[in-house]
Amino acid sequence: MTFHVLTIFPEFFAGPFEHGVVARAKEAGLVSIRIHNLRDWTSDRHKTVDDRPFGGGEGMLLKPEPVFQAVESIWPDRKPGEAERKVVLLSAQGRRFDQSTAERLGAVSELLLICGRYEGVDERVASHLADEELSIGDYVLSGGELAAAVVVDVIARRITGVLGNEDSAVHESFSQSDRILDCPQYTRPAEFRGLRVPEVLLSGNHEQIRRWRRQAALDKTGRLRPDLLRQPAPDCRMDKEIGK
Ligand code: 9D3
Repeated sequence: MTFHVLTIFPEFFAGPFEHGVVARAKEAGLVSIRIHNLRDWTSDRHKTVDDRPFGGGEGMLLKPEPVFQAVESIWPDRKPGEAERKVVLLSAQGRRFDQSTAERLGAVSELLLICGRYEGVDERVASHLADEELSIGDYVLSGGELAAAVVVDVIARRITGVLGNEDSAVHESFSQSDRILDCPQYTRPAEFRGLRVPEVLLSGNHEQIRRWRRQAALDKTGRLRPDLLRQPAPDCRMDKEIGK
C-alpha cells in the first residue's frame, strides 16, 4: 500500500515513520510512504500557500490552487469516485477517524492525505477534491501532520505481514467489535513495592484466569470508558437499512 502525504512541513515526517512497525513495513516493501511539499505546487516567487478568508475573520486559510495542482500531478489519471485511490483531507471539521475507518481505508491501494494548517482549508478542497474529510478526535491540533502520522500508523500496522504475529490485527478488530478494553496485564516481579499481582494469574488455572480477565476488562471499561458499554457495536446499528 502507498501513502502520499501533502504538507507544508515535510521535515515533520523525518521521525514518525522511522521506528517500529511502520519502519519494518517499509523495509519489507509492504508499505511505501511518499512525502510531498505543498510549496512545490505554488507558482509565485514567495511560494504562497495561504490567504485571508472571504467575509473576514481571524487567521489564514490554505488556498485551493496548490492543493488541487499537487493532487492532479501526483495522480494525473485519477477519476472521480475511484475505488483504488482515495484523497483524504485531515481537518478539525472531519468525520471521526476510528478503527473501522482504518479497516475501510486499508482496502485501497493508494491513499493521499492532505494536512490542513493555519485556521483551515478552502472548503472547495473538502467538497470537490477530497473523497473524505477526517478528524482524529475532539481536541485542537495545530495542523493535520500529527493526524496524518496517526492515520498512517493505524492503517499500516493492519496490513498482512506487517505485524510479527499475523493474526494480531484480526484479534484487535475482534476486541474492537467486542467494544471492551483489554484486560489489565502484569509481568514480573510478582510483588513490586508491596503491590502484588492478582493471585489468580499465578495459579495456572486457565479457566479461572479467563473468567478473571473478562471481568477485569468489563470493570475497567465501566470505570474508564462507560460510553463503550452503552453504545451498540457498529455491526448492530441499522445505518444501512435507514439509508445513511
Ligand atoms: C482554534 C481554531 N479553530 C477554531 C477557529 C479551528 C481550527 C483550525 C485548524 C482547529 C484546528 C485546526 C488545525 N487542526 C487540524 O488541522 C486537524 C485536526 C484537529 O485539530 N483535531 C483533530 N484532528 C485533526 S486532523 C487535522
